[in-house]
Amino acid sequence: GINTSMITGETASSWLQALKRQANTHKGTYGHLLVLAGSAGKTGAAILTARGAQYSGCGLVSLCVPYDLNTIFETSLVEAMTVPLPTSSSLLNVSDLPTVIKNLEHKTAVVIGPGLGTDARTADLVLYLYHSVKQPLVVDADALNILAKQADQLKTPAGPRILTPHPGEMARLIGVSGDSVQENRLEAAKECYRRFKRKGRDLVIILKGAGTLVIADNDQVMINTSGNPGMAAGGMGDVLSGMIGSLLCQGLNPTVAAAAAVFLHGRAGDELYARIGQGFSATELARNIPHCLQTLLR
Ligand code: NPW
Ligand code: AMP
Ligand code: MG
Repeated sequence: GINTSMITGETASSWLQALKRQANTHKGTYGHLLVLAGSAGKTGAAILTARGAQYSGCGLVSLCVPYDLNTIFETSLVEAMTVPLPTSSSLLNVSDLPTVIKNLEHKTAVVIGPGLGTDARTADLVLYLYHSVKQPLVVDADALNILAKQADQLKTPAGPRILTPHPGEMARLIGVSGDSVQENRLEAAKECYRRFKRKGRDLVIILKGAGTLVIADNDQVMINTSGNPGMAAGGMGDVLSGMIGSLLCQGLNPTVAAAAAVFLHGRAGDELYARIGQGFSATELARNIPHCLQTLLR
């Protein structure tokens, strides 16, 4: 049978204790996240991913970005660093793979996908990195849409993989309709796990939406208890991908990073829903993470 457990404030709090800081630490202690996200018209997604990482305590955040969009990122994200890709214009392009590979060195974890688009040149870059990145890789949004088209040709990846589909992306990943995903969310998540799991490599599947599911083992399912319909707004998922990357950077294993980030993300939304009501933004949710984390660490 399947072993089902709930992700509650108590379980999340116990996992998040690992984020408590010691006095004589420095930014290097808390990891360096590389974000591969954004394209013309969707730079906001990449910015929100970076904010999710920063506000959940990531030591350093860098973004690989098309050179012509660099000014947008450098003015919106003053604490993060950017790598303007020399040949990428308006979207991430496989022609900049050598620069991206060089910038994977000394990174703790990587997030790929928010706002990327699905151009063929971007798809080639995503498929190469899905296979070759040795670090834990959070795969979200358009990177999932790219993987979905190649699901049967994927080989064993070089490191742990965390996939974070919403029901629409899940439908594409397993080749069914969005409605049928929602009719049996557990079965959809398990089918996705079976499809992408490779022997010897950690895989975590997060099926987002009310009662987000986290699957890291065929017989082990976690159901999140935080979150609310106020979070049904653009950019919320982009913040989550950065939070997962951040918790990976701070040393949590892929399963715990996923489950703890999902709970903290929902809790940050719940507090805003109670305090200011529906209509809060993904930017505000990200900004509310430190306070929620502090409460969970007590
Ligand atoms: P329907 O038709 O609405 O019922 P897409 P996206 C379905 C970036 N963003 N339950 C939905 O169904 C993202 O990062 C950029 C059921 C529809 O069919 C991506 O890169 C922003 N169905 C890119 O835009 C802010 C659900 O999925 C489809 C569902 C596209 O991402 C916004 C829609 O999904 C955004 O984050 C649910 N809970 N959720 C920016 N500021 O730069 C979704 N569906 O086509 O993958 O579009 O999620 O907006
Ligand atoms: P995305 O569609 O990628 O922007 O992701 C949306 C995020 O908001 C996910 O983390 C969802 O779990 C969360 N979310 C959206 N709608 C709801 C809802 N009705 N209840 C709880 N969480 C939600
Ligand atoms: Mg999304």
